[in-house]
Amino acid sequence: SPSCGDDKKRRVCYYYDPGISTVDYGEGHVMVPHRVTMAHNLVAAYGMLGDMHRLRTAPATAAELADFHDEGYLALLQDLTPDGCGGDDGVGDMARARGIYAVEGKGGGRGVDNPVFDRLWDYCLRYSGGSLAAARALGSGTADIAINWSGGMHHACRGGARGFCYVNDIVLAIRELLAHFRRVLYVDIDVHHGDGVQAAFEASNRVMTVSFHQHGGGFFPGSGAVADVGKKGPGRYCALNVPVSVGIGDEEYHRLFEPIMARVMEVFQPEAVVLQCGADSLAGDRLGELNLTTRGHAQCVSFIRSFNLPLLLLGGGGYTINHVASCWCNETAVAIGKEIPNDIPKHGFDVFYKNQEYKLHYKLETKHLHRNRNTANSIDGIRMAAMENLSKLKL
Ligand code: TV7
Ligand code: CA
Ligand code: ZN
Repeated sequence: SPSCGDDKKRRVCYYYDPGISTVDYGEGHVMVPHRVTMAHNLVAAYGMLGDMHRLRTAPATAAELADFHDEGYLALLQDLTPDGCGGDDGVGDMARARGIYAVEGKGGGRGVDNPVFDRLWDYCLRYSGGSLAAARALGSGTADIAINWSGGMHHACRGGARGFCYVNDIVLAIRELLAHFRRVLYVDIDVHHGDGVQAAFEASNRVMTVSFHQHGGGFFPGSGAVADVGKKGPGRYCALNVPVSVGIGDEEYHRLFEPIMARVMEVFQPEAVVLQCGADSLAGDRLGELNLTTRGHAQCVSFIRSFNLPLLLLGGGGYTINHVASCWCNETAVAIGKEIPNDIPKHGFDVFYKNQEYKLHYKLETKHLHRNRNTANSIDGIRMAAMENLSKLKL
């Protein structure tokens, strides 16, 4: 139950592959893999590496990715190089058909969500390898909690890239967990709808997907209304969506998150949980327009952790990179069950935290927050609609 076992320590396995630290989506792109390295350096500076098991992460193999992805798509992804798409051999056209675009020149274009960049394939193998290794540590019982902050690429489809995501490491990890656990719960607090994961498991009643996200006003990807409960069949009502409006803060978010997740635990009775911790739901994000604090975001992690089930923590979005690193460092401490000081220790990267006054829990001025478009009534309405959907779940 959520109220007991909280002070119990957990065996935490932590996966970090330095090979992703220099990956670059291209000049001006909002997705910066280096934020994971910043989070890692903070975790190290706080002295938390000794509190976790760190196993060597092998990059995934093409065969492992083929467990979910289309072989033709993987063959293309493996062959793409920044200068290999310009010619008239049709490679550029094949890439575009799969959602991937070559970017003209350097920094000149307006940018595309899924560009071709150097070491793209290697990057996919590395972040997916981390999520697979983490899932295996949970499956074998080696770990209670496993962490891969470079994973969480929830938009990737079987046959194509979408929304900065090329390979869906979450789907791969959940499929690995299904070999060991009867029912797996997926929870997604990234500011965007976890559409790729929902679509992959829409036909199954062994995986329940729950996404909280900003919705409306053309916000990407546009899906995930509260009425979206998955398609007809055994998996219906095993998809739950909790759309919120611009400007939601900690208190209102948790007036949705806690009762809904408590009810999900009761009705679905999962044996393992995957939590995608996209940090773009934090206040001050470059893309997201919510007002969560690092404490409010971490409260989701501690609430889910309190159910004492094998737990996979993944990253995801997050576009104000000093905030992202602070968030995931703090959530690593939550996973371990350790209190860490708010003052960021001196380390090689501390200059990045100057404009948050070297505090882990940064504060923003009101003028940098978004006006709250949610009302007590709209929050109650969403919670009731979500509860209503949950009452229809029959396993
Ligand atoms: C998990 N929003 C991924 C979230 C994916 C969001 C989008 C951008 C964006 C892309 C850039 C860029 C950007 C300032 C923001 C309809 C479009 C509009 C491309 C510019 N600046 C996650 C995907 C979303 C790329 N896409 O959930 C290069 O914003 O809204 C769209 C689609 C067409 C394509 N254009 C944007 O967090 C990891 N993209 C700057 C440079
Ligand atoms: Ca989400
Ligand atoms: Zn996102």
